[in-house]
Amino acid sequence: MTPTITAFATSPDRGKGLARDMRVRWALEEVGQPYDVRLVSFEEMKQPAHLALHPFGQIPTYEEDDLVLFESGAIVLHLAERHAGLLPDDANARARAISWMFAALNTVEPPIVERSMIGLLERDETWYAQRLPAVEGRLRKRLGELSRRLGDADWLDGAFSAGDLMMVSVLLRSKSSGILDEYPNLSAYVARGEARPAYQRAFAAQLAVFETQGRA
Ligand code: GTB
Repeated sequence: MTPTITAFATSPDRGKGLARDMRVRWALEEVGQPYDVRLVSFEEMKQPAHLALHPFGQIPTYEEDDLVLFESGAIVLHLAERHAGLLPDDANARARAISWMFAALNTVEPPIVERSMIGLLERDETWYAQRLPAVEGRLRKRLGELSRRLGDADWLDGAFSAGDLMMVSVLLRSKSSGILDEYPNLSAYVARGEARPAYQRAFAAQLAVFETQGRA
């Protein structure tokens, strides 16, 4: 059965690929698995039918036969485990690639989301200017550490893996702050991810949603 994922009917990013269905689409494209997309409105996400799939009323979800998954990390890991191409065969290298997936989601994504949210939600608050340096400091600390580890390598641990897919997906959300540009090797790493044909196909598919639905 062709799996079905859910995505925003009208993504706030206007098709820039920042919503978390993008990483699932990218993984599906990397492994060559065709998929269907069910678009949901913000209202539909909070209705019982969607809450039965996702306890927090969010996207993305993933349905395949009688399996229902939520959490983008769990979905990408599921795809990587069941298809060739996103995890190495060697058991230790596989475990390390999975570590990088968790690092992307648990260690690098939080300061990126914090920076993004303060810009979106707190820009007009009296404390914005006072809080921003600390928030950006936490982000720079993480990106500096990641930049040092990546060095001049193409990918985090040998060949491209689900760890890189997740890390690039997470880093993309920090681009608009301008802070990613301070780390040329990370910018180049993200650009390498974006240049992958599978990424391009996934990006085009989610942009097409905005082109057809989002402009309405
Ligand atoms: N931990 C979960 C996962 O990884 O799957 C988080 C899922 C999540 O945050 N989903 C968001 C959602 O459904 C969409 S991705 N939000 C609706 C809600 O909670 O009611 C977050 C997101 C949204 C928009 C942009 N953007 O426009 O730039 C970027 C990221």
